[in-house]
Amino acid sequence: MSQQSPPALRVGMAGYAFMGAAHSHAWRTAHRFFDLPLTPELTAIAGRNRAGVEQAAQRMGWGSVETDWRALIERDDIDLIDICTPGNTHAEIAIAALEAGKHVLCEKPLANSVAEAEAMTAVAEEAAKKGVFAMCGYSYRRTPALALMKRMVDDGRLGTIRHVRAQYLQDWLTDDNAPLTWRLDKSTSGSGALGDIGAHIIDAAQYVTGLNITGVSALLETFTKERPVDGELVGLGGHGDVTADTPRGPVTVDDAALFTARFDGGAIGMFEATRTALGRKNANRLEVNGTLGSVAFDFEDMNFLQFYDGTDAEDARGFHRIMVTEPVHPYVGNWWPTGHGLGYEHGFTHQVVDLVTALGNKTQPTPSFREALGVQKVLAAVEDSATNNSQWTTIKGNNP
Ligand code: SOE
Repeated sequence: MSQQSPPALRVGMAGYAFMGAAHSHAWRTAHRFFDLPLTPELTAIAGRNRAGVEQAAQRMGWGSVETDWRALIERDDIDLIDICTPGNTHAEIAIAALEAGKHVLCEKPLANSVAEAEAMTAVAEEAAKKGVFAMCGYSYRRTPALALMKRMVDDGRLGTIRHVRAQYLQDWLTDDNAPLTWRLDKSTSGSGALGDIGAHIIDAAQYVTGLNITGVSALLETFTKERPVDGELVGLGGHGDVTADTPRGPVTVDDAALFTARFDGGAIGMFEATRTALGRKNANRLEVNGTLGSVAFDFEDMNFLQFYDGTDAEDARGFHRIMVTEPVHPYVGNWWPTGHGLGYEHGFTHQVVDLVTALGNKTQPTPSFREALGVQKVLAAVEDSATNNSQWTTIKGNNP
């Protein structure tokens, strides 16, 4: 006799590009590998281009399509709105969904400005009082090695935190002829490498250490000021046939962001986010040094964590390379036998696992919009500092 399935969680997703594909995979797989209190259903997907969204629905396994996100919110057969669209749409969609009584998962960064993020947080905190919850999709937190890093810090195995060293290095914009996509248009994306991938390392640094950034000194750089415009703003890596005659449009965001930081609790940090570090494909790196130990993570080697235990016997001290595939490690016990490893997509599945578990227990999923607002304040401070000769810029209210 088949076991009774838990109640459905009917999902409506806005957007169907890279993040849409990653989230769809997560909604399809989470309950097949983890015991969840609700069973996700891929009810509807929305996109402006009917042919495109119908093809995406077919490929990604969605039950129906809409050509306007507002239709998702009007449907009474949808319980949660998953926002996988560019940052300039996050506030409008999230606020409308929460006010309509639908849970929200919103991709990072939360918004394109602090003002938008504050408005979203206020609505989310009101909705939470009625049992309607919102979460921001900082999925790297759910990479097992990064989650293990946090567990080690929380267990005191690093002692007092002194240094945080974070880099997120990509190279898909090194070529001056890489086309002008929506990620290079400030009115759509809010910022360049800073908000796109810098947001990830700000969130990861705060999540792992439990410390919040209180001030920064920053610089931003745009190496390529104009890029080919091949038709409409395309998604990641859409290389059209660019020739010398292809018209070029202005890049209005940063290629790279560098900043130093102070944390509450006295630690200091160095951050670098760039999409022009030739040869680095997705090097999301975090190293934390404490008084008893250090840990270091590189997403390009995502199944391993480097750990230096300062309490080891003196003749045995050195960085241990931990293979994070043992059942004792976060999340991995639900997948394969030890040594088989996980991938980029598993962080999104674990994100759905934690979100659906929180919703089933009627508790606030993390990161909340309040936590994501803190990241937004750091992003804004970096931009403020960079436009004022890298002057030290204090951050108020980054303490979720
Ligand atoms: C592009 O830089 C990008 O797709 C980011 O937008 C994602 O958040 C990151 O996970 C991978 O790289």
